[in-house]
Amino acid sequence: MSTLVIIPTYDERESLPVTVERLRSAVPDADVLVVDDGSPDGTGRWAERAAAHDERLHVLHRSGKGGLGAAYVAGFGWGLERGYDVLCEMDADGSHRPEELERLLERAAAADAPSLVIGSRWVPGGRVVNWPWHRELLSRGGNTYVRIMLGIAVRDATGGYRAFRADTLRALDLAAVESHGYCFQVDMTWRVLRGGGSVAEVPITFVERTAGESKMSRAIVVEALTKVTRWGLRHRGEQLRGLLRRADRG
Ligand SMILES: Nc1nc2c(ncn2[C@@H]2O[C@H](COP(=O)(O)OP(=O)(O)OP(=O)(O)O)[C@@H](O)[C@H]2O)c(=O)[nH]1
Ligand SMILES: [Mg+2]
Repeated sequence: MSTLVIIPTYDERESLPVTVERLRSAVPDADVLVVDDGSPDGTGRWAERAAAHDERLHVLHRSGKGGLGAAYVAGFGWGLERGYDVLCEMDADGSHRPEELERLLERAAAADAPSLVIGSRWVPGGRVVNWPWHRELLSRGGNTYVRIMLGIAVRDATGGYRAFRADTLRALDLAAVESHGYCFQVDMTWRVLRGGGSVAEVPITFVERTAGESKMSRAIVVEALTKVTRWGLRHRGEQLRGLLRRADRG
């Protein structure tokens, strides 16, 4: 199975080289695509130089900070055009340990493989290292809200350590995905499930970044909250209309 690991970057000059090196030694067969949004700190230039000596490392440059979602959509397009079987998401900041990728890939390659494998912090065996309590509360609370609003069983729908089968992505209208921050992860999960696909979670140990700055912002939280609420209400509305139609007929 040919695998592409997509790493979106914005100002990750310190973290990216370490992540790429760990990834290359943990999963030497995987190709890597860095999608850099013109990082002012020179992350894209570093990636370009590194790619010159590593035929499995590729770089996609985008002109400005356009959000994590748009970077992934561009990366997925790049990978699908080139015929990879599995496309993975991984943060550059070391939070997603490259040493755990093999476990996600094994699940994605199994005979009964789901459409999407999520590296999950919130299933038994999953955990988070070095997170302040308010980050944990936000993530757990956010995921509980998603589960209730959308009526899905996924424990870590906001998690960004993932393996998609190519046919899963091909079946989605990627151009229609507009979410920017980690709402993008919920959006993709929801699209897979609504399209009749399946999601499996593999426990991971998520490690808080030690270098660089988080791009998490109030706007990102608000986007997620607003959209999840909207999708949830629409979904409940559809369920209700379905029930009423059935009651009418019966
Ligand atoms: N290309 C691109 N990458 C981005 C953008 N925003 C964030 N990223 C990258 O997406 C990954 C996740 O971003 P983080 O800042 O770690 O966000 P987070 O993981 O939600 O927040 P923390 O847990 O606080 O680190 C990192 O590799 C970032 O460099 C963007 O606008 N464009
Ligand atoms: Mg992070």
